[in-house]
Amino acid sequence: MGILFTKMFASLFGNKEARILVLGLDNAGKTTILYRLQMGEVVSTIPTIGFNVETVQYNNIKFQVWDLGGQTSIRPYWRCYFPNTQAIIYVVDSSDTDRLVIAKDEFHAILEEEELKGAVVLIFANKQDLPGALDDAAITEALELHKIKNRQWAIFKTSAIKGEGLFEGLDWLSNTLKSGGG
Ligand SMILES: Nc1nc2c(ncn2[C@@H]2O[C@H](COP(=O)(O)OP(=O)(O)OP(=O)(O)O)[C@@H](O)[C@H]2O)c(=O)[nH]1
Ligand SMILES: [Mg+2]
Repeated sequence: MGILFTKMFASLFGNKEARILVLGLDNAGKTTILYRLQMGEVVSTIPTIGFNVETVQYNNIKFQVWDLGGQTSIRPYWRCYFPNTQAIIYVVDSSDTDRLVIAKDEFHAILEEEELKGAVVLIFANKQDLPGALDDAAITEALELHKIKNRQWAIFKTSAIKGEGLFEGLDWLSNTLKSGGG
């Protein structure tokens, strides 16, 4: 009863909360993106062992953003964070063409997860500032995004270093979550 009332009150006043997981291979730029969104700055990062979690308030949504380490040996722990997730932000290093097949396989494995079947998916084709970075159309093809079924998704070109594309992505996410997705 108390929780229900709190939720109704929150939705009346537009204070929706959403739990978001930021996933992707190591070095994709996940931690850089998290702190760019939260503080508006580029921070210097070290590879994440475990997670970082921060709250980002945007468009009347309080996003609880979980940034998980992407190294091969720690990817199996992602699943510990899956329950109650409304959205995934999947980050790709668009210049790391050698590992796009691995990025694709990890992405489709996530989509298969029962606990994530209601989550909407936002893909960031990151590192657009680097020479040789593939654009959103090429990343769409490499990740085989057209195979996604029964789920709302979108892809945005981003540069966490330049601060480009990130809030456009969050706009899509907040609109999608407000209209009932996730
Ligand atoms: N040029 C460029 N470099 C970026 C961009 N985003 C992140 N980087 C750099 O890429 C490196 C890795 O960034 P992180 O944010 O630590 O990567 P991560 O995805 O959190 O990696 P793990 O924690 O190991 O999973 C850092 O040197 C960042 O400065 C970008 O948009 N452009
Ligand atoms: Mg990290």
